[in-house]
Amino acid sequence: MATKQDNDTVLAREEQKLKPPPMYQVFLMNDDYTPMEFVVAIIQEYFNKDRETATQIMLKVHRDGKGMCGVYPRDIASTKVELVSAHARKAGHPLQCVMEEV
Ligand code: TYC
Repeated sequence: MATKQDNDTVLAREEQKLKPPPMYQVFLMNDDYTPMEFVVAIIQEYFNKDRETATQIMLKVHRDGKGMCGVYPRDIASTKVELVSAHARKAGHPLQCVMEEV
């Protein structure tokens, strides 16, 4: 007969085998043409940041070439990359948005 202890041992082994899903950082890249104000608005709208935080991130991208806007599961990160890229292209800006596995 299986005891409670047996069940606990099996469950513990199953839990050890399950890796957490990979997470992805979403970055904006600097360029010479996209207006700063447009980038701030993008960060507020798609990454749910307040205006001050969005401005800090935009300035970091402007200074360092790249800046992290958030960390998400793969499907959500990928959707953000697509939506941000489509919005930038529609507005006529070359802004690049990319994702990298953590
Ligand atoms: N470098 C741009 C400018 O001077 C501003 C900018 C910031 C562009 C962040 C893209 O991801 C970016 N207008």
